[in-house]
Amino acid sequence: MKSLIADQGVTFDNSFVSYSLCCPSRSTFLTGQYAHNHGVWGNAAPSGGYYKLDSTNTLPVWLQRAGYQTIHLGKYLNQYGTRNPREIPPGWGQWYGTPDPSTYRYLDYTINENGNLVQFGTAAGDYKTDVESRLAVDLIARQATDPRPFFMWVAFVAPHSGAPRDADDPTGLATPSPAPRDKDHFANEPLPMPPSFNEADVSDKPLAIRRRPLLNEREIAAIRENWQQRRETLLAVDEAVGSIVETLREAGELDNTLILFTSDNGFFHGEHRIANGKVLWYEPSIRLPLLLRWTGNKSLPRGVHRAAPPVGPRHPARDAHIRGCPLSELALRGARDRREGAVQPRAGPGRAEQPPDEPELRPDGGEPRRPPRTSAPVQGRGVPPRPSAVTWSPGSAPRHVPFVAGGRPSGRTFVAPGFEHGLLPRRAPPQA
Ligand SMILES: [Ca+2]
Ligand SMILES: [Ca+2]
Repeated sequence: MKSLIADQGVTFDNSFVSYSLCCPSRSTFLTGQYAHNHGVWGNAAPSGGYYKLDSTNTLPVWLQRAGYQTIHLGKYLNQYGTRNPREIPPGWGQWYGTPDPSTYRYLDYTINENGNLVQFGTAAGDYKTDVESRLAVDLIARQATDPRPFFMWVAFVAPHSGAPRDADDPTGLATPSPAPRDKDHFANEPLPMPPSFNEADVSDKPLAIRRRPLLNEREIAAIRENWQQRRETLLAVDEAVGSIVETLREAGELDNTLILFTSDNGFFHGEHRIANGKVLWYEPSIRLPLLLRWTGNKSLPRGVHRAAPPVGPRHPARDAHIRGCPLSELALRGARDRREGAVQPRAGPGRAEQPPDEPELRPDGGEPRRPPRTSAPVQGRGVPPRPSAVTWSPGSAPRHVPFVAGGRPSGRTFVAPGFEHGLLPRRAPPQA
């Protein structure tokens, strides 16, 4: 990640998710809309889940319509496949999605390979991140002979908790399962303990936080093990990123591919006395990685950090001028930002929106009982949306790590929503 993505592109240091929960957040990625507009308020029916989203009006549908080959690999929206595991959501030309519930298993899981259910076992070679990496590499290699531009979403389940159990799993805390070669790689790494960790004085916090007891030594040891295992599962993701980048290079597509690395929510590791989970409106839960690499775009700087918050879902009319300020411009604004010493929100109608109301807190850190509401105008359907935006926060590993690679951008006028002003080339690219 560092040498091939961060050092070759732009890292956004202040990127936040609009709804820190898998399914609503992924639905935002697919629609460019806040949860109160796309309607997915949770991970499960009736308030949320895959079947709650109108999948006929999503990013892959628009891209396919514009001539892209669209490829999905890995986890999709929660509850996908529970009615029909052979289903292929609209818009995807190549589908390698993992139906629920085995999508959360690192071994012994199913992949829907273009309508065929393929079962993977429990051997070391079945480790899901590695299998998905090999599939991604194979699909990119095949795509190199296809004249169409392609959009690929590789959605690893790591570092989300999931089976199988490991010998060193703590009791009472769900953990992921690192690749056998990576188990205990970080066993000697100390758990980060920022000032918010096991916060001593919570008198300024909402009731749901105030009534939490301090974490005890046993709980802190469990959090440490979980934090270590989550980092260990990301080692395989790191290798997968390397394999994907190398395959793009071998295919002659690397310079002409925009690579975007992000996630759908953050995660607590003891901050504010919260042992695990997300949803709540604190930085470990909402701060996310966002890295871009596109070496063929010579104006995109390399190896730099940007403090400017990337553009999230917005009202297209009210924020019309912001449509001229997508991630690409923010990426290019670094030198100016450094000169000015700070990044200020733009004045005028596109100024920063009011933050959403805090969802009802639950002491277990679970899903809120109602969706967050905001004072922002409603974004209607059919309006060109933009994807969710999101930054790497050392010490707060993301819950899922979707990894998006869009290769050989189209020379047509349509480009991925949110990237419409300059990230993808307008001219027809040279034939590979
Ligand atoms: Ca484990
Ligand atoms: Ca361990």
